[in-house]
Amino acid sequence: MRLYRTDKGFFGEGLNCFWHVEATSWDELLCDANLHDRVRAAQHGESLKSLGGMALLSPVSAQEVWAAGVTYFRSRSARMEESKEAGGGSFYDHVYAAERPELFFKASGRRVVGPFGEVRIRKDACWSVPEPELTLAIHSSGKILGYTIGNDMSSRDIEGENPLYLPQAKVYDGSCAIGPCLLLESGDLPKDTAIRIQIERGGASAYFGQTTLAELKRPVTELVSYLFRENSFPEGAFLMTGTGIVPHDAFTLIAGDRIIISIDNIGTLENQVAT
Ligand code: DO4
Ligand code: MG
Repeated sequence: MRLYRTDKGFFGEGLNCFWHVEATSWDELLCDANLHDRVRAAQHGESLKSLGGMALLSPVSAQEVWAAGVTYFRSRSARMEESKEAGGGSFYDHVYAAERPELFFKASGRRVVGPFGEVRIRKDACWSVPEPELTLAIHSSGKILGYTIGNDMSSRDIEGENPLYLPQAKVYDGSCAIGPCLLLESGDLPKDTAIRIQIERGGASAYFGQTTLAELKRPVTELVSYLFRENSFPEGAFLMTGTGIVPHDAFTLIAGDRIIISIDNIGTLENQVAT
């Protein structure tokens, strides 16, 4: 069962039909610990074949978005390489192996771009990549309400110059896209769940990459438990779980690129790089 936020209200999806879910706001839904039952119960109303004609909105409202880093071996190796001149090479190896994960603030709801919106690359960066990440929607109690897709846009030259520049490499207008829906599941997703990214430039494929959740080093519940240590999230929170796909070093995004990220059972998040 999936839950969508649109310009015409909130909709559940299951078995190829959609139904309206009554709520005064998105935050009201994300603050409901019984969200799954509530969406299922709403199914008795009139059903729709599609959400055609509606604009999909990002599933983030008042929630903060946080991100985990270096949770896949590929991310560890790419960061070690990009920061070796700055003497930061070994930090990433340490954080990959450490008990405590790397967690950083990524975006407030206002900064999040929804499906088909424009993400941005920084004008003062020359090496920019998307990071396709399984993203958790978490209730204020710490319970996982569901899963969605996130794009942690990153400026590799800035984070590589000095790891202390990470917030500038990661947090800027248009640096975070999330959507298209929430997959309402509280348990673990299967390890063979595939994450895929396609980047199109001028109508042709410029990059394709894929991984699976089997490569994610830490259980998602461990990431959530660290996030909720000494931090409260009254409206709930989103947590991006890190990237396992980093394009080869010669690749950088340019204006006009289309970024298409899919995760099995969740759907597809598509965005364009602003011109
Ligand atoms: O430590 C740098 C950022 C790591 C990150 O965003 C990732 O691994 O996805
Ligand atoms: Mg990332």
